[in-house]
Amino acid sequence: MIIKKFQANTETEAIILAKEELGKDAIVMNIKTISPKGFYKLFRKPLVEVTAAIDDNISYKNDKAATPKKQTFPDVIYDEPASSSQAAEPNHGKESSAIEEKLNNLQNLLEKQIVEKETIKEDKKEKVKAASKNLACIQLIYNQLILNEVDEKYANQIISEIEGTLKKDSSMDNILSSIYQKIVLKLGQPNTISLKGKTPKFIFFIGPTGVGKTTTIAKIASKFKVEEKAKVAFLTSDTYRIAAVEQLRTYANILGIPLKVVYNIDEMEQSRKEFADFDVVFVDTAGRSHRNKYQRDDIEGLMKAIPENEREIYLVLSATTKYRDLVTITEAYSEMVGYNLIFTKLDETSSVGNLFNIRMLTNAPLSYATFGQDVPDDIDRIDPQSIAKQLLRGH
Ligand SMILES: Nc1nc2c(ncn2[C@@H]2O[C@H](COP(=O)(O)OP(=O)(O)OP(=O)(O)O)[C@@H](O)[C@H]2O)c(=O)[nH]1
Ligand SMILES: [Mg+2]
Repeated sequence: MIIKKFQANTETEAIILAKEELGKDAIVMNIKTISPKGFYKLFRKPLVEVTAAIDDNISYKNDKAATPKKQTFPDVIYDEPASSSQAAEPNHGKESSAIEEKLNNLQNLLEKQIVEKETIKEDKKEKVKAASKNLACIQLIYNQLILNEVDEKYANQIISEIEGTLKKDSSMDNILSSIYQKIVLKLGQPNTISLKGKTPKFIFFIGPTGVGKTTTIAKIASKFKVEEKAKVAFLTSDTYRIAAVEQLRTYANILGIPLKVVYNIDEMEQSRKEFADFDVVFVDTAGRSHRNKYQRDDIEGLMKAIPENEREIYLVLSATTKYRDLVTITEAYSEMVGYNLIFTKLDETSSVGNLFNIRMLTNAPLSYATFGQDVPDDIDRIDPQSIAKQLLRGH
C-alpha cells in the first residue's frame, strides 16, 4: 500500500492530483483543511490536504506515478505515512467499498475453486480407493479360481467380463455373486439323456482307457431300468478284452438287460433293427488311446451306422487327468461333433477346475459327474451351481 498526501486550493483539485499520480484506483482516505501558519496566514488561503492510497499490487495507471509531480506549494510533505484511523469521507468510502466488494468476490471465487478442486480430489481419491478395494476382492477371488485349477486364461476372461459391470465400490458379496453367476452361465445347462422323442436312442460312450466308461453305463442304465422302467439294451464293441465284455455282462445279468457284442458296422446296423422297440441302447466302446487315430476311426465307423437323430455321444473324461492331457484328448476327439461331457472320479480330486476348463475349451455341454465306484449310486447330473460354488470355495 502506498499512501500519499496531496494539497491544493480545493478538495477537487487535491483529488485530481492524487488520481493523476496514483491512478484512478487511488482511494481517498482522509481530507483536511490546513490553515497557513504565522506570517503566511496573512497572504495565503487555507489549503485542502487529501490523503490518498493505492494498493501497490495494482499497477499505477499513470506514468507520472513513478516520478511524483512536484507540488507548487513549498510546504507539501511527500510520503508521509497517514493515520489509518482517520475516517474516510462517505463519497470516497463508496469507491473503497466497491473495491472491497471486488476483492471479496475474487476471494469467494478462489475459495469456491479451491473447494471444488478439493472435492474433485476427494472424489478421485474415493474412486481410486473403491476401485482398489474392488481390485483386492477380485484378486482374492482370482487366486481362489487358480487354486482350484481354473486355467489362467479362463480366470482372466471371467474377471474381465464382470469388471465392467461392477459398481465403483461393490461389496465383496456383490463381486463374488457376479463371478459366481458368470461361472454358472459359462458352465451352461447340462445335457442329459432323455427318452422324449424318437426311440430307441443309441447312446455311445467313448473316451480314454480306464476312465470309467463301463461303470458309468451300468450306473445310468440301472437308473433308466429301475426308476423309469425303460426298455434298456447293451451293446459293446469292446472285443479286444474278454474281461471287458464280461464286466458289462455281469451288470447286464444283474439288471436283466440284453447284451450284444458288435464287431463291425454290419452288426451294428443289424442291432439297430433288433432293438427297434427298445427305449434306449447303451453302447460301450473299448478305451482307446487318443493318440491312435485308427482306433478312433473304428468307433466313428460304428457310430455312423446309426442315424444322427437316433444317437447321442458322451465323451467320458476323468477329473483326475492332468489338464494338459485333457486338452490333447479333447483335441483328438474334436472331429467327433456333438458330444457331451461326462466327468468321472470327482471323489478322487479336490478341484473341479478341469471340468470348467474343458467345458470352456470344447464348448461341449456338460452332462453327468460320477464320484465313486458304487453302481448305481455314485452318479449325478452335473449341477452348475454346485460346481461354481466349489470353484470359489477355499480348501
Ligand atoms: N473312484 C472312482 N472310481 C471309479 C469311478 N468310476 C469308475 N471307477 C473305477 O475305475 C476303474 C475303471 O472303470 P471302468 O468302468 O472299467 O473304466 P473303462 O473306461 O470302461 O475302462 P476300459 O474299458 O478299460 O477303457 C474301475 O475300478 C471303476 O470302479 C468313479 O467315479 N470314482
Ligand atoms: Mg470299459
